[in-house]
Amino acid sequence: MSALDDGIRVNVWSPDGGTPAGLYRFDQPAELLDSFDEVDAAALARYQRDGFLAFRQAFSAAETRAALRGLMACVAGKKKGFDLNVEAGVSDWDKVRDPRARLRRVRKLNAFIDADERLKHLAEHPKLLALLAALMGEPPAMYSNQALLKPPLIGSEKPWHQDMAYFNVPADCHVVGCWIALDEATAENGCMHVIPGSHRDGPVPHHRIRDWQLCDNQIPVAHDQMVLLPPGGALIFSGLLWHGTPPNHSPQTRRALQFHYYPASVARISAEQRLAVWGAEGLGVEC
Ligand SMILES: O=C(O)CCC(=O)C(=O)O
Repeated sequence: MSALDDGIRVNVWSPDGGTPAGLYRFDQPAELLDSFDEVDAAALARYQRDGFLAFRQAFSAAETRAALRGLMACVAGKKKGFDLNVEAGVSDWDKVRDPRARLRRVRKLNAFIDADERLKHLAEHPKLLALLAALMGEPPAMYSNQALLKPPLIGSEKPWHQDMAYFNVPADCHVVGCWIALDEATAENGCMHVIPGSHRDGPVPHHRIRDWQLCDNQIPVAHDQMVLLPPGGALIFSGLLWHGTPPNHSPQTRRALQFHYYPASVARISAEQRLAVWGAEGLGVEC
């Protein structure tokens, strides 16, 4: 299915096949800081070492609830002008109108930030932009924005990967991702998993396996840390960090936002230049 539904382009998200057993571990939670106000020189040094910082309360409860309402307005079809992916196997999207029923089918929204001020507010939050500028050494520009949803029971895996494999910027430019939990992100519902320090290995070629991803047998699973976050919590991470999310086999929905930023002075490159570094199998593949 690829159809225009009320001004929203709808496609099917189709990672191929099941997740191999043992690819994630579920007993090592990453350490959390309380809020962006806690970032000091030691935290910045930790980001350089580990490639990420995670925050229990990056955004207030009111900001998080408002963003969730904005996202649900998009899912309900009240907002227009973005791309939406439904889970593999969903073929009745255009017939479903009830927002809760739609939520059980959606996997991803792309380039939706201009559709709702409440979502844009988080993406342009002064404390977030200040942290990004401190990490990059210059003002950030937004590269991409997405909402990543894992519906109960069927929410699919995003296999281990490095985000910069998908972005048309030089591989030595410092891309930073911000992944925001709108629901509690748990071991059961497909929270983020990271390999601390993996960003220091630089770009690693990606392959078409279940998705465009790192090879499963390359993943040092022993080092996997889960990023367990309450609503309003956020993971700030290097575009080179190895990360992934296992499937959601729980009865809970997992809704998250993901924004990516790059240094405002950096010129974008072509897809061909990017794939010369990351592997030609990524042609036409989106994050
Ligand atoms: O939230 C998810 O499930 C996947 C996030 C992610 O790593 C990505 O889309 O790049």
